[in-house]
Amino acid sequence: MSTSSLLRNSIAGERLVHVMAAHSPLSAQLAEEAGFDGIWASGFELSALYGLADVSLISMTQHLDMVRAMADQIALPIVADVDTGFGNAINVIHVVRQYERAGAAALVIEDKTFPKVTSLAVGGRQELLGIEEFQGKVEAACHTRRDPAFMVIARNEALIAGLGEAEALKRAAAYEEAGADMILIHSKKRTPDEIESFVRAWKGRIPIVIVPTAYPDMNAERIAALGKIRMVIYGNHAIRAAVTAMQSVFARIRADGGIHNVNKDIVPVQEIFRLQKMDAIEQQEARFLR
Ligand code: SPV
Ligand code: MG
Repeated sequence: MSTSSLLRNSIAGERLVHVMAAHSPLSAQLAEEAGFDGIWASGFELSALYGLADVSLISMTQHLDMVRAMADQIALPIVADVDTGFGNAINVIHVVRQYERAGAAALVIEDKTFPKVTSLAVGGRQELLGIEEFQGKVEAACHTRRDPAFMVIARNEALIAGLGEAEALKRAAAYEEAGADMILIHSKKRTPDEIESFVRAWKGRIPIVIVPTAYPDMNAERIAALGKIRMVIYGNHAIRAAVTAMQSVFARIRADGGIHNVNKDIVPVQEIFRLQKMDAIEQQEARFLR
């Protein structure tokens, strides 16, 4: 079964689908081992990995290479964050062909103008496309997919742009009409109220995706109580966990004047060998090197 079909089945099932952000094949592997249902190939995380702001500076090729390399290492469905689709509906056609071929199971395309500004920035400049133009991009994505199970998720940034619930609902209905499989509704409010109100008011047939980074109190229990939300994306927790760990270990090495104290608190080299599948290399050497 394709990972797209796997993801579709999970969305159609009873259990909430938990998708963890990753910025590399290694972080995707760790998320898979931790038991998540899918990987969020995050533009924010990849931008941060390069020390760049998430403002459309990372190229499609860079992001696509990451998705392809992830798909090589994991069996989980990959939900590709393609930002605005790198241009207009014509660019989106190219994007869908490339990402499907690279092994993504779904893509999320957002209704902002290119170049975008990251959603959670306080006071960030947020400009949205006209509804009809974005409908054209969603239609282009749906029309282009080869596997009918490949999911096209329309990301609605009306609340992020401060345009209010009525505009968010209008856009969501228009994106459903254009063929979107799910609506990702994003919010940067510190409490879940804005999202909960939107979800209660949503009368569409397609389910909702949320990214509760700004309102972490929205846990699985609270999401289940609302209904209609079928996927939760943990948007930037891989890169934040990595930064937390590195800052702490680097500071300790500097303070201790060596690695003697931190050594017991970080994984041994053997754990990295395991993740690199060194045992397979050893077997191949024994069999094939003459
Ligand atoms: C990302 O992880 O790249 C996202 C989620 O798009 S957010 O940063 O919250 O916009
Ligand atoms: Mg993003």
